[in-house]
Amino acid sequence: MRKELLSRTPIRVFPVADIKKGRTITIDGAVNDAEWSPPGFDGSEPNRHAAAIIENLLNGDQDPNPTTAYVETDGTALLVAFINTVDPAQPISTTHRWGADDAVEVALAVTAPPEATPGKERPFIFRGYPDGHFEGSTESGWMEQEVAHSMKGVEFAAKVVDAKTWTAEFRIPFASFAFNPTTQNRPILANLTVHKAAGKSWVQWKKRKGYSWQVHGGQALWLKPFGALPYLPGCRPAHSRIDVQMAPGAPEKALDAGPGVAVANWTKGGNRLTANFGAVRGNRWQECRFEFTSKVDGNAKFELMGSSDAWTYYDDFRVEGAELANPDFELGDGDACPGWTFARHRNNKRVGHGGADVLRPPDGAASGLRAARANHNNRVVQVLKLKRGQTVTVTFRARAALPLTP
Ligand SMILES: [Ca+2]
Ligand SMILES: [Ca+2]
Repeated sequence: MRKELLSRTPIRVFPVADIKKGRTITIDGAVNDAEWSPPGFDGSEPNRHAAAIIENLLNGDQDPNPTTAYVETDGTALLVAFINTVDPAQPISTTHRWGADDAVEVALAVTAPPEATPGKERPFIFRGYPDGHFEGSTESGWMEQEVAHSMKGVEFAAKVVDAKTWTAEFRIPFASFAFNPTTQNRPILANLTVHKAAGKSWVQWKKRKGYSWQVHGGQALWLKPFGALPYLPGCRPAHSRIDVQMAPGAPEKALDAGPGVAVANWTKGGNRLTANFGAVRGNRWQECRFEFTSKVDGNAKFELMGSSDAWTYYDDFRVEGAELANPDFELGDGDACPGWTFARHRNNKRVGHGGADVLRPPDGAASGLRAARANHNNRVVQVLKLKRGQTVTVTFRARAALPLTP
């Protein structure tokens, strides 16, 4: 994974489940196990969700009294609960001045797709206090009007439980932070922060220093009920790319590029074609098509590639005008895959999880059960026999191979 990551954006994905069936969450400030069903509560769904532990102080230390938070969704809003422990020597705040009183903050920014400039997402800010007051903020750069709009429909309540404990609950509609899961289930950059008036300390979910609302370098929420993520935050995009290389000894410029493919202008002899279909997502198979014609009889390497630092799945090949063996990758067992070989390009190190491979994607193949996984430096290859004057048409489907699946 490491090489797939950009440095400025978060790498940790935090899965968010929907509210447990048959239960409702009441935004009244009381965080009851029966409504939030925290991990291990009744043992019925031990892996349904995890608790977020908010414990990172700005000096790098960990707060001895961390806050526990739960994050869930009811299908139209994000629900966040905080269980805060404070120093009982000082009473819990009864006013609501940001930076002075006890407070909690939720900062949320839907990620931009990986081809966009990283690190530009602007979070919406939601703050709440033990006295029940809650507010937005323009600190991240949104205008007053935009903040007012983001506060529409937001619910918040808090409860002082005892001298050292206060709890809080937020319900934040998706529209409040411009999240539209029906269009695309994008990961959401998130930070949760607790301000403790007693020690004047800022306790954050992320480990990184900086303003509490700065969401980069922290966590990204994945709302699991809306299905697979299209991409991972902080990862470079996967690409769909196939090259066709004439075997050595062929006359120059022996291949005519048709629709969807171009002669690679950096090659000597002009005997390499590149079919590049750009970025592909993890949540859907993209149909790709190209065609070319050979001017000679000869062999050509047909190489499934991709981008240099992310993995791509390929499946469901249909080739006319040449014989492609095992076009669906279904023949063979385990690592064996008749017709195809695996090549590592120029001794480059493997990236991510394993090398080029044919495998069963845990979230499904495009057809059958198996698909190929490749990238620029770890290729899945077959030699095609080309006939002079015969146009070859190739269709296939490609998808980003993300290590996380629903
Ligand atoms: Ca409640
Ligand atoms: Ca298949």
